[in-house]
Amino acid sequence: MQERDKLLDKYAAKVFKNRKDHIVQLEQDGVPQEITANSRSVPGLMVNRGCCYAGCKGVVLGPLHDVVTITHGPIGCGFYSWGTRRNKAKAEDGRNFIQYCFSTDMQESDIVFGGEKKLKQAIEEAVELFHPACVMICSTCPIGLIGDDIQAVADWAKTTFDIQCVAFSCEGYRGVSQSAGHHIANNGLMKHIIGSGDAVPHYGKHTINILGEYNIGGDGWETSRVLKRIGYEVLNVFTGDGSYEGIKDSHIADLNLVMCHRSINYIAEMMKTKFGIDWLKVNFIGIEETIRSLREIAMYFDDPIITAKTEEVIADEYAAIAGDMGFYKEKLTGKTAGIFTGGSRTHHYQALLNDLGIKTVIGGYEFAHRDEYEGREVIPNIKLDADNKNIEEITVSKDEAKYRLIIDRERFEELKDKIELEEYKGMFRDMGAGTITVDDFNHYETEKVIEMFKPDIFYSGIKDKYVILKAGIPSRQLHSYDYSGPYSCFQGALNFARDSYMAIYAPAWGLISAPWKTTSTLMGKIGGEK
Ligand code: CFM
Repeated sequence: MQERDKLLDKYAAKVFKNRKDHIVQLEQDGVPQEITANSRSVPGLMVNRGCCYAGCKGVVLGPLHDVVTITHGPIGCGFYSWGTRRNKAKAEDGRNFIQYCFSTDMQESDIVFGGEKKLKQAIEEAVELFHPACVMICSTCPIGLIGDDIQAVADWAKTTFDIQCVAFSCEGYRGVSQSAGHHIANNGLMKHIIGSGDAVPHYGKHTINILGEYNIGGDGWETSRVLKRIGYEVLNVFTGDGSYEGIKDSHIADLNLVMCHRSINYIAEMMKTKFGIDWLKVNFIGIEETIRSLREIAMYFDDPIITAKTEEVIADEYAAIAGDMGFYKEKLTGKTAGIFTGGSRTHHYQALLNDLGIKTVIGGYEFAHRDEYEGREVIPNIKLDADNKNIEEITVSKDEAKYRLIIDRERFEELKDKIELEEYKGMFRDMGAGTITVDDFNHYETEKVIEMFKPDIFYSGIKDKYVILKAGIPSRQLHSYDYSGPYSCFQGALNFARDSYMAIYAPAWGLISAPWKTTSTLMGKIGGEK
C-alpha cells in the first residue's frame, strides 16, 4: 500500500471522498500532479486554518505600524488576534500602534440595535488619543450578520477628522480560510492607499518594494540589509515593518519582489496593471535561493555596477557563514523533515533544508491555492465555487500619470524565459518522487504522517507543535520561529541551521516513548460513520 493510501485508510467513505484529492504522492521527481485546494474544510476535523478576519487584520494589515486598526466585533476576536502574529516594527516617527489592541467590544445590545454608533465613538477616541493619519476598520462575523455599514462610517471618519479611513468587510466566515482575508486586504490597500502619495520616481536609484515579506523574526530587516548593501533602494516592505505613509508612495518603485505569493499576488498584479511595475518571484530563504534571487534582480536591472556588487556581496556574505555552515551541514546531512505551514513557507524552506542536506519527505499547506503547488499556469483552470465567489474581484486600470515601464517589452519577454518574472512555478517542481503533500492538513493526518515517516524534525505551527513534541519528534515553528530568527539570506540561514541542529541533537528525544510504540492509539473510523 502506498503511504498516501495508508493515510486515508481510516477515513469513513464520506470523509475519504473529500480528503483523497487533497493528498498527493508525487509519482516523478518535480512533476506536478493535480491537487484540490482552497475548499471548505470537513466539519469536525481539527485543521490548522485561521479565518478570513485573521488573514486580513492579523496577517496583511497587522504589521502596518502607523495605523490604528480597530476590530469591529466582540472583544474575543480582537483579543485573540492581539499579538498572535510576530509583527515587528521600528517607527522613527514614534507612531507605533501595533502593541495595542483596539476593539469596539460589541455587546448583546449592540448586536440587537446596531454597532455603528459605537464604532464612530471608537474612532473618535482613537483619533483623540493617538492622532493616527490612518484608521482601519476590520469587521468580524457578527458585523456582517447584523449589517452595520462600516463603509459609511469610514466615509464619515474621513470627512469628520480629515484622516484616511479604510473599512474591510473581512468577517471570519467570508472565505474558507485566512486566504480570503489576504485578498480583501489587498483590495482595500490597492483601492485606497497604494499610489495615493505624490512622491516622484527616484531615477537611477534602482528602487524596489518587497511584497509578501512580513518581517517574522526580523527576516525583512535582514533581507533589506543585504539588498541595500548591493545598492538597491528598498522603498517598502509589504507589510512587515511597513507603514501607511510608506505604501502611499509604493507606486514609484522600479520593481516589485514577491516573497509570499499567496498573500499578495493580487497587489503585485494590480500594481503592474495600474503603474506598470513588473514583479519578480524571489525567495530569500536558503543560500542557493538567495543567490539565485539576487542574481535575477541584477539581471532585471542590467546595470554593470549592480551586477558586480551583487557578486561581491554574495561572496562576502557567504564567506562569513561558510565555516559554521560546514559544521551544521555535516551534522544534518541525511536527516529527514516534515514541513507544514500556511501558504508559502513550505516551499521556501525546502530550499534551505536542501542546502543543509535535509530531505523533506512530507509537506503541506493550510490554505494555499492550486498555483502554490502546481504553478501559476493552472490559474485559468481553477474552478470557482460559491465560497470563492464571495470575495470581491476588483479591476484596476492604467494610471496615465503614474504609469511607467522600466525595461522595454522586448527585453521583458526575453527575460521572462530566463527568470521568474511574473511567474511562480509552484512547490511540486522542487519535490521528489514519493514525497507526500497534504493540503489543509488536520491533526489526525499530522500524527499519522509522523508515525509513518518518523522524520528527524517537524517544522510547523503552534497548533500542532505539542502533538509533535509528545510524539518524541523535535519541532520548530516556521510561523513565529519560536522567537528566534531572522532566517532569511545568509546570516539567517546560519541561525536556522543552528536552531535545527540544537533541536535535533537535544538529548530529550531519546527519553520520550511515542504513544504508538506501546499502544494502539486509534480505533474505528474517522468521520462518524461505520
Ligand atoms: Fe504568506 Fe506569511 Fe505564509 Fe501567510 Fe500565515 Fe505567516 Fe505562514 Mo503563519 S503571509 S502564507 S497567512 S508567508 S502568518 S508570515 S507563517 S501561516 S506560510
